[in-house]
Amino acid sequence: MSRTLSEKIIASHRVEGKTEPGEQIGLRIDHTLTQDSTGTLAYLEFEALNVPRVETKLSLSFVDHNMLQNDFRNADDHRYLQGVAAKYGVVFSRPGNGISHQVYLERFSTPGYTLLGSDSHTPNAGGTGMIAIGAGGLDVAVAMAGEPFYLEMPRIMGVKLSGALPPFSSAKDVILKILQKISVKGGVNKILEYFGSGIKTLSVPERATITNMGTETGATTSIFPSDQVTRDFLRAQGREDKWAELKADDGARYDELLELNLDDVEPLIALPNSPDNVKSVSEVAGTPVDQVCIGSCTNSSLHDLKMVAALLKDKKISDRVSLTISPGSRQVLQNLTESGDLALLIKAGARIIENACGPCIGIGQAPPTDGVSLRTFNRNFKGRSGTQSAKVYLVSPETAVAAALRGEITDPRKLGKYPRIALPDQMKIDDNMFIFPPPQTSKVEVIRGPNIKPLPSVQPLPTKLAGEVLLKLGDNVSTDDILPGGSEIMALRSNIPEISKYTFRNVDAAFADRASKTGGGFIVGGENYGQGSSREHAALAPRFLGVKAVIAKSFARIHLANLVNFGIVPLIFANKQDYACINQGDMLQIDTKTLGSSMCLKNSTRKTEIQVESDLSDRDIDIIRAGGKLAAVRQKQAKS
Ligand code: MIC
Ligand code: SF4
Repeated sequence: MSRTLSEKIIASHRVEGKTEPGEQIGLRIDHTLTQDSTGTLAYLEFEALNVPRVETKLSLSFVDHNMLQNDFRNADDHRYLQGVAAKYGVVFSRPGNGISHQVYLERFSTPGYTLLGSDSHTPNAGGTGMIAIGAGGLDVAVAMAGEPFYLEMPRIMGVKLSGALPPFSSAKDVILKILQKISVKGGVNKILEYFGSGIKTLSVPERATITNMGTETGATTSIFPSDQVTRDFLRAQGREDKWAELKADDGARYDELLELNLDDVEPLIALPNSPDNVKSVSEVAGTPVDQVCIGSCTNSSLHDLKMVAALLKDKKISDRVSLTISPGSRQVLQNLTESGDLALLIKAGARIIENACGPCIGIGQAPPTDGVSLRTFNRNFKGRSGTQSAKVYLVSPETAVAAALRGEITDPRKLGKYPRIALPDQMKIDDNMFIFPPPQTSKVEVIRGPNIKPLPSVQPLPTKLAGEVLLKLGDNVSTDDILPGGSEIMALRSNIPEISKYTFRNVDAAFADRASKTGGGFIVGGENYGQGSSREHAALAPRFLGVKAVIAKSFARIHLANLVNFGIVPLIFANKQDYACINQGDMLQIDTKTLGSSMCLKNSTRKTEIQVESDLSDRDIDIIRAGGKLAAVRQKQAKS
């Protein structure tokens, strides 16, 4: 039988379940990655699993998010992460080595392998023909312990690319086009598998831009075949031995099909405040711009930054614009330096900032009040930049340069001659910012700073849940809404009692106090609740404040798993119109004995009853009943 590429890789890693869409499957995970802002919790969880050393082929720990060291807290986390990596056999990528996804793509991506990462943009590695999935830290910790990763078998959406991108249209415009077509929830529980004659025109970094931002559609992952282009990329990285040709069989059947002719892709822009609010650049041309930020795991490859350098060559940026550039990795920075491109960026007036996430997650470079910021990033949720009133637009590097030069949103095709970018056949490779773990690890000392607090314990599910509706929200609530990023709050990622005080801070500053005073309760949401980041803090912090259940029209995949992992009951309205029948402040009650089938939710304030359901596997239900995944694993360990 003809199979898609995704089906082939999944079949070769499947340890449980049937590969039918919607079925629960267990996947063997070859590689894991963590980054610091989700990693501290992930390793505290790994320690709680009592496993002497990671069981994967390779596990990596990156430090790329919380880079500011305004006080001891981030530095303590970095030291903890370095110690814990050495102790348990994890490769440590030191701060300064670059953004996890870019560095992983360059140095470790392996066609045909599975990767599980505690960051939602882990699908970046799908650009080299991997099944690379983002997950909460606890799921990654369990995979590091050698257990399978369980998920719903996704539907495979074939994305057929034909033609070739015209000058000044880029990979970013391809994924913006797809977001325009299918929205921020169009990919939920799907894999976007690319094929067709157009793919050979895209380099691996361009493919990775597309698979990276497939996350914004809610997709489980995105994947390109591994072909001659992939081979050339790996050869330039000195890793040709990792290459294997991988593609879908002729005649493979996709569950859904999307066709895109690259010839027709024009420069696009996502308007505030959602990555799917996409228009043509020409439609908003002329809007004055205050800030341009180039970088992030989506658009910070050598290809991207050489393009930026070529477009900025011998020019000066507009006086009204602040331009920052953060290279994706130390390798990118070194290659830019040696080729002379870095000098072109500096000469044009760019501020070169650290090769890390930085402004993408509100760590520095917050725009001015009401400022317009054009960013080559992947998310523009309200407030994520650090300035609530800022208007953040998402664009390609080409469109970013056009705005930086003209001081207003400008169609990059107005820039004149289109430069052709040639990448070196051989990259300058220098792996000395990786620390490889010693073979004998038992004597390694792990140092914990005072901000690293033990994991809070979660109690088993009671037979009745009762409480107030603490907050009622609309569609597409992001994890940035639930627990914001930014340097102030992210420095608390290893301290749940403290970070929980910031829950819903930008949506309703009184939430945390109200939840604590009332002893917890319920949250009501619309469609796609919990889209965005994989941060499990967005489940653990509400749970710490006493949130018992979230009732929504639908959930985003990673957040749904995180709610289960920390014992919060995720419920779905059986009839979506019942969303209108609950108000903030209503008192609700539900019997949990029938969790898994239809349940009756009583609203004693309105004296009404509605039906709610849960889209959970039996395994999920056991986890929730046990009081979360750690408790469930411990129960299993006690039995064996
Ligand atoms: C993001 O882009 O939102 C982050 C910050 O990388 C998150 C991870 C986190 O919250 O630490 C993600 O994408 O998962
Ligand atoms: Fe970092 Fe931004 Fe990428 Fe998240 S999306 S990993 S914050 S660069």
